[in-house]
Amino acid sequence: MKAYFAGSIRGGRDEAEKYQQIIGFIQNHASVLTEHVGDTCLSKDGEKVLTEKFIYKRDINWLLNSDCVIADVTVPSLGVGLEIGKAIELNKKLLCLYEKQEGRKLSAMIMGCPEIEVFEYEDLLEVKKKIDEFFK
Ligand code: 6K6
Repeated sequence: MKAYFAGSIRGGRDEAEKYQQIIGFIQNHASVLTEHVGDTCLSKDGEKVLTEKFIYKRDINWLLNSDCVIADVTVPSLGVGLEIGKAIELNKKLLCLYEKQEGRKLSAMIMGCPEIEVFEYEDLLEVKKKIDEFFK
């Protein structure tokens, strides 16, 4: 089983540590093609040696080859939004994770989309349980 994890990079790296933990939960069930998204050493500037065209092509290929897509959509990210749209187009099994925050709301285009399952959470234990369920 191959999983594609999506999380903000240029949208902001504030939650990189959390991505790393979520990736760990996913790795109990599948291999994660995008492990670097949880790398806390990577800044929002990203890997300067890779061109944007290369990153786009590589990531779309990984998305094509994955069995499922799990996205953390707490930090708004254009790249994650695009990946979610592609996942829907490709009929991938899809889960979006959103950490509830006072005074903020997730995009209606994600919340309102019938093809997207959004799981709202308050702590990572809930996320672990949800991921275990997702792979059952
Ligand atoms: C790697 C680590 C940090 O920066 C990099 C180099 N850039 C990227 N490498 C791999 N995937 C990327 C990169 N930039 C964006 N993505 C993809 O888009 C990831 O799969 C993320 O899920 C998503 C993040 O999009 P932005 O708009 O927040 O950058």
